Amino acid sequence: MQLFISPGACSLAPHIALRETGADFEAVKVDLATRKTEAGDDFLAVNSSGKVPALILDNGETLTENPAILLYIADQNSSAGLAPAEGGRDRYQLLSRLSFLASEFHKAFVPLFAPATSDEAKADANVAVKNHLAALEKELTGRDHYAGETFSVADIYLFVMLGWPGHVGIDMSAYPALGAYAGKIAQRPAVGAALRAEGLA
Ligand SMILES: N[C@@H](CCC(=O)N[C@@H](CS)C(=O)NCC(=O)O)C(=O)O
Repeated sequence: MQLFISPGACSLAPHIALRETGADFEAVKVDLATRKTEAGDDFLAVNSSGKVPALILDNGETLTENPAILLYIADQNSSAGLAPAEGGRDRYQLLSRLSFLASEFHKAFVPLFAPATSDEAKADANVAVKNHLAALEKELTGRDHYAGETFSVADIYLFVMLGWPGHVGIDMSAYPALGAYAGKIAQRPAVGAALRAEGLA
């Protein structure tokens, strides 16, 4: 498999998941400004939206969108325990968390990362991110895991996004439960390995 990534972007989540499951894969870095890979190949030929992550499967098929990619990786090696089995209610709770992270939490950050965003829109986005952080702080207080009772791809995905507020000037010390939660996940060997591979450690 080939995973197309940009250091520190949401593609870090499937990168960590691949390392957690011990999958055989190659990480291919993409320059999101030029849409070229490190080797100079056109990333738009892989994903016409130009967004990472994209995963090329062993059969040559391309999979995009984090929730689908994360579940695919988890299901390829179910013994790693990163997602409950299909059909059970826990699976739907996991899907609910992944969908929230992709469609609500991630999207709240987008204006803060976009250079052309007006100050007014940035202020609104700042409030939206902080509201999500406050809700997550409540949800994670006294809990070690975001979905169910065990470590899952939802924890990996949330961990990656909890690394973003600091880059847009949001002080995470206001969210101590989230800080402790992310701190524990950061200690996992697969997380450290992915961060080092992306030049972030
Ligand atoms: N809905 C997509 C969003 C992916 C996405 O927005 N990726 C960002 C990095 S975190 C990206 O590639 N941005 C470049 C761009 O929008 O041009 C998913 O969840 O996989």
